[in-house]
Amino acid sequence: MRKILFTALLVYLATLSGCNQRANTYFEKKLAFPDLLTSDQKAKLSAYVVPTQSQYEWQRMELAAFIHFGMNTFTGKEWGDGTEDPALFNPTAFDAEQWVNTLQGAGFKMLILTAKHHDGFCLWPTRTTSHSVASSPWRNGFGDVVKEVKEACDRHNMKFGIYLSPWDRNAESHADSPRYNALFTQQLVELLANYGEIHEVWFDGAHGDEHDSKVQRYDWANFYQVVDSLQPKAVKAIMGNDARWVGNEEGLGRETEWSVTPLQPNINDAIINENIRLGISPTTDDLGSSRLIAEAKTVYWYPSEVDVSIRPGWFHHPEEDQAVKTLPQLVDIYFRSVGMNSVLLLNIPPDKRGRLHETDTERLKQFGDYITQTFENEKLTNGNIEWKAPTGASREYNVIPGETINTVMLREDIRKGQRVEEFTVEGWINDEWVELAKGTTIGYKRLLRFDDVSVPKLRVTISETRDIANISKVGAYHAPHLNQVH
Ligand code: FUL
Repeated sequence: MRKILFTALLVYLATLSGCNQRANTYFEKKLAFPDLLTSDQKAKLSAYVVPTQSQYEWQRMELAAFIHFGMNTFTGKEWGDGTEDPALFNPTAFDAEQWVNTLQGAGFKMLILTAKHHDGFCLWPTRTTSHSVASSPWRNGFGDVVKEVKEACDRHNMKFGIYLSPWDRNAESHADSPRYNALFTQQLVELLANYGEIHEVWFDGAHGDEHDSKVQRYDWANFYQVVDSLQPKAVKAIMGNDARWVGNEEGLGRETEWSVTPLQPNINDAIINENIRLGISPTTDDLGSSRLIAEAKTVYWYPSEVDVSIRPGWFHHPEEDQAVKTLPQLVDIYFRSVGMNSVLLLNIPPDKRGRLHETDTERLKQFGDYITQTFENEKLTNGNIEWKAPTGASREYNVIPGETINTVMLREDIRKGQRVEEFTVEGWINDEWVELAKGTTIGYKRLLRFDDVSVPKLRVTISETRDIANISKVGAYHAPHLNQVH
């Protein structure tokens, strides 16, 4: 009876909400709760919010590369002030092919390029300003970084995204809202209409305060509309509403990382007020607990993206060549991002030559090899069987005889929502079940590490779930000890 009532509620909601609903059960990207629902009903319904096809494909990439390249590469700054002379931009051995080759070899599926950073210098020959590659000596002013990178990506079947900074310290119209919005819209149109498919548009949220006497009000509704009409499959990130900033730049996902959350980017007053009412921002610890959802009016599929640089800075600075993150640091970041239900966006900045530095390429290769080596050797014989797990359900998995493991992977089929709130993993040791690891959320992928053990079988228990969990995979692996990797 309760099941019938719940199904009726789902169908009723589907009719009520204008949102896209699949197979009479799931809510794509957004679910607005009608009044009078109980907290339990809200938590359970949020288990039926699912990603759009683009969000799903985005999540499956797992690894994306950020490329910060531009005027700062040549001035040594992190934030240029917009007064830089375009003549400074002059890579001596620009090689987009090398970037893509290296990244692909290390397992990255997308490259996001800083088409324009806060200094306003455009890496493509835009018609909106002369502050671009067209005014630089590089390729005698006939170069186009966006085009060369996109073509290299296409040759390698690598996805391509753009970072277009709304904050522009060069544009004279910035802080004169309508004029600057028109310029920014035109820049977006140039990038989205002329280079083929764009898979992600990264709108960062940074903004200094020098113009605070006159604040630029960005026309986000219009920017979204431009992206959605010209590149309907592109994921809009950070100030966009398809992928959310994880909340730090250290490469750390949350222990409990919900892709379903009431959070939305602060793009208009209604959203700003709702985020304030709920006390949430991208940096808040709790973005998706049942307690929070009980207070929410609407929930969204808004998954986390972890952006972090392989170096201290986002741009290449020769003095940081000795400070490239080590393999153990990168592996840790992988486990804390991809292994915590997030996409990792790792920044690798090209140098003044226009090439990825040798130290970085070597480190990327080690990283890619390590991840492949770890996860290509499945140690369970029956980990790929789909399992529908209500609260309290357990399932046993067989380890290949004689194998040692120290890592487990759990995955939910997120096309049916994110549901698990708590789970444990035990190993059969000396005739009893011994806890090896436990966690809260799973989502698209959850990785847990523990000391080496040799066990004949594992037991996974879903101790708490919002509705029947769809576990699509349980894996066990042996991750090589990092002090033994060279
Ligand atoms: C921030 C910027 O201020 C940094 O320079 C960098 O581009 C980072 C990825 O986003 O908003």
